[in-house]
Amino acid sequence: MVSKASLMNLKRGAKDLVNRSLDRHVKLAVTGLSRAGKTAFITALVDHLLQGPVHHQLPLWQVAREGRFLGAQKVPQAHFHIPSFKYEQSIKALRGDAPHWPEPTEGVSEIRLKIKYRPDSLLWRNINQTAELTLDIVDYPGEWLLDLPLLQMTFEQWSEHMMQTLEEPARAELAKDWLNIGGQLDPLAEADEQQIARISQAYTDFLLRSKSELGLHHIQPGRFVLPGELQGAPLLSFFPFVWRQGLEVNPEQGPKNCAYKMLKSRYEHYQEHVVKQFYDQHFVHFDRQIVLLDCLTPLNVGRQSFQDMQIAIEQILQSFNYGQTGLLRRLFAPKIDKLVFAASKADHVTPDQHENLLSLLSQLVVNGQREVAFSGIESHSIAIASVKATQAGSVDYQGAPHPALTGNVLGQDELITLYPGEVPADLPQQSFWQGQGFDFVNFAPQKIEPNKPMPHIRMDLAIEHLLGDKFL
Ligand SMILES: Nc1nc2c(ncn2[C@@H]2O[C@H](COP(=O)(O)OP(=O)(O)OP(=O)(O)O)[C@@H](O)[C@H]2O)c(=O)[nH]1
Ligand SMILES: [Mg+2]
Repeated sequence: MVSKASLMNLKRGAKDLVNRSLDRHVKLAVTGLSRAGKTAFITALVDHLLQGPVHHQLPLWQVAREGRFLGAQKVPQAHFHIPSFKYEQSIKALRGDAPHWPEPTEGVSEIRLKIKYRPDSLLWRNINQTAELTLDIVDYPGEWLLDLPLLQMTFEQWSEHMMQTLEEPARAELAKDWLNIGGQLDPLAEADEQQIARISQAYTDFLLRSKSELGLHHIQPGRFVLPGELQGAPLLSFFPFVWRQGLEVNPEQGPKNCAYKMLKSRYEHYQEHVVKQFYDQHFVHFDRQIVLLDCLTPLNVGRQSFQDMQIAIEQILQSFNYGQTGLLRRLFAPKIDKLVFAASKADHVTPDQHENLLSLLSQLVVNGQREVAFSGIESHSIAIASVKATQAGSVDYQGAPHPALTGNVLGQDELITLYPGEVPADLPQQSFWQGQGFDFVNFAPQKIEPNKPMPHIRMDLAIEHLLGDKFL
């Protein structure tokens, strides 16, 4: 017979063993281009976790389905120098009496939760022990990843590259003012700080207009439109030098204190202290990553916006390609081992279109995904709505039922029922843009009764793909 003391020892030994085998900390990074749905995703995720297991609203998350998820608590974040994710503010917006979307955010922020669960291990089941996982969630703009290629380009090469992007007539039109005032700069004359600041401002205005008027995301340098804590810093006072033609002297050969050399040295400073620093201080510490992609808005806006998003995604994925270019691996030692691509705002389309949305997403990321797999990273593609703002149903159309959505139109407080159209299952061809295309309206979030779970589409699958294996 086993004595009580030896049973206790056995239990303690088993507990130590499992404690050691459990990975008790995970850093989950959430990114995506501006307005992709990062804040909504993090707010909904934290809300589901803080609500605890009472609602059974997350059946696709294994630990919740098996009744092993015991609850979560918000705890102080680990890094005091990083801004906190404004959870309280965002959840108040979504769960308030007059629900509205959280404000746009800038830069990086983080939030820490402790999640309690009962491990699946046979050993633990007998001991009836609980375990804790510390989850750090980090929000950062996908635009910052678009700066990675800058690390491989000299100032001269970057300027040349930016000149090529001006071949696109719509961009060139918006760049006119900048090109005019920049054309007056003598690259070989002594640098005039004020003049450079003025031209740099015109360049920034051009980038901001490319973003707001053309819906473009592929913007370099990324911090010019999303400066975060660098707002107003002289570090952001430079621009590509695109006025080489006709110059008799190569500005690379100019005197030390000339305008060209100042631009070049600021560019190099940006490479070193902004781009590299982000990878060094943040990126290399991420364990898991979700990339949110709003494929629907560019479908609404038009061909150029969609193609620009495609280029931006391909570039973003370079940051997860640790094999082929070798650049990332050489400079940093990233450790992300799971990557989820999520088409966000799936509640904008009827459920019969979700398969097409997923297929479209898969095609958008197919090249990057292949390389990601080659780098040994597990990846998944899903279509989600972090905060479901519509009800799916059907309407009678010419005597037959037709899928439809009902929701409150954003800014109008009017309940409407509509069919937003078909999502192309493949990358849209010319005929799609020439035809009626796709047309959706933005919806306001629904009112959520206190203590009721936040309505969502496949948030549980997102959690399962991102963190499922951490709860075994
Ligand atoms: N219907 C619906 N709309 C959403 C959802 N998630 C985000 N949105 C819409 O997309 C907008 C942007 O969402 P955010 O979560 O603020 O996106 P973000 O990526 O944090 O944006 P920035 O902070 O500006 O970079 C919101 O204001 C909503 O209009 C969703 O799940 N469903
Ligand atoms: Mg945000």
